Amino acid sequence: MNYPAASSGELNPQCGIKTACSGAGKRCGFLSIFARGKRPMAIVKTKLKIYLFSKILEILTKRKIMKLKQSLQKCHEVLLESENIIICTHEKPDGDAIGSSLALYLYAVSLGKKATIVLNNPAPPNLVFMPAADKMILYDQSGNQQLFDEADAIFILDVGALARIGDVGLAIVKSGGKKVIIDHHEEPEDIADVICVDTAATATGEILYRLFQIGSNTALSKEIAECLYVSILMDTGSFRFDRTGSETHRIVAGLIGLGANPALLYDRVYNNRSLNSMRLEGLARATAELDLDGKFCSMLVRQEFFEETGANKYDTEGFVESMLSIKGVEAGVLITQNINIDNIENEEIRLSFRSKTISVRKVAMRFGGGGHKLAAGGKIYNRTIDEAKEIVLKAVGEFFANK
Ligand SMILES: [Mn+2]
Repeated sequence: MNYPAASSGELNPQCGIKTACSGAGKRCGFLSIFARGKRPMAIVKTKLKIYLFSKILEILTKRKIMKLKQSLQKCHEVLLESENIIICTHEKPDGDAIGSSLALYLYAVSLGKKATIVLNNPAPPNLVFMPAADKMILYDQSGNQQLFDEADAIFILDVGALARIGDVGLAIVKSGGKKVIIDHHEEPEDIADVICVDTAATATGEILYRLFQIGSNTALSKEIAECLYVSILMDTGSFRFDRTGSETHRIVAGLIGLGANPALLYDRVYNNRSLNSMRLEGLARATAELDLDGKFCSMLVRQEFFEETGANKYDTEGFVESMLSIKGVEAGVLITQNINIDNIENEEIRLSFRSKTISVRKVAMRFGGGGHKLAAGGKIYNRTIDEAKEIVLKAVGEFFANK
């Protein structure tokens, strides 16, 4: 009997295992071993192991999806039960933080709820065009505790660690309201009544889209679609990052169908940088250096660069990604000096990592930070920027060595 051709190393459609045979009309490796009577049990065992492994994986994935569905359902129940909610996110909010906060705000208001977004730091200037952006308030330690005390529920978005919520975290902890975390970062802290984390999601906005599907009998508004679109657009690096898959595109297609305009939103978000920021990037790029056999790039933003260009701390947005466009570079760090003028002893150096291969999250955790495998951040205190670079290079070197 002849079997269909299977090229070397490909799955054979007849036996379902990788085969070493090639050419039309020949028996594949698996079946010919049976024919010749050589070690069939070993092959059967391997095949069985592969089958069992894939089944276990399937069950685990199904369980994960079920658990996620249940926690989304709980999130929605908390939202329906509450009359007065507060929405918080991480410090130095990005597009996902702001986009998802505004989307949840608009959704809650559409359900007749009272909602307040409390931010630790102001939204980046390129995001204040978004619907309801004027409704966000800045946290004021002396004046906002009552707001937190009166809230039935606090939704914590795009962050799962108290350390990354800033001063707002103190108010959250003191409040008696229910706490809900909706996030896509790994290992959330056990600080909430409901934790809804999907690390496979590209953005918190993606999880919110699914949350809103639970309760909405009517279509989401164009404004909510725009907020979710910006959140996904920015957290996927314009649909380039590794987790961007068919599910993300399906959700985005839904958002476009609801009225989100991709070209317009891209233009509002990205094509509005300041001349100061452009000049700051020029100075930073001139410091770029390669280490670890050309696999790791580092770039510095010295305090004097800010003074020279008149740029502010938000003007470094996007600098770190540019390093990955250098041929052969697998990961990079942007090291930003941020001297606290009032307390020169407490000089803060911010580290922002991006990677194509190694887990920079693990590196960032060494510096009191965290994030994703391929995008993470941390801080170093009381060192000069050049010392900080040496420290980071040493730590990253160890990770490359153990890869
Ligand atoms: Mn995010």
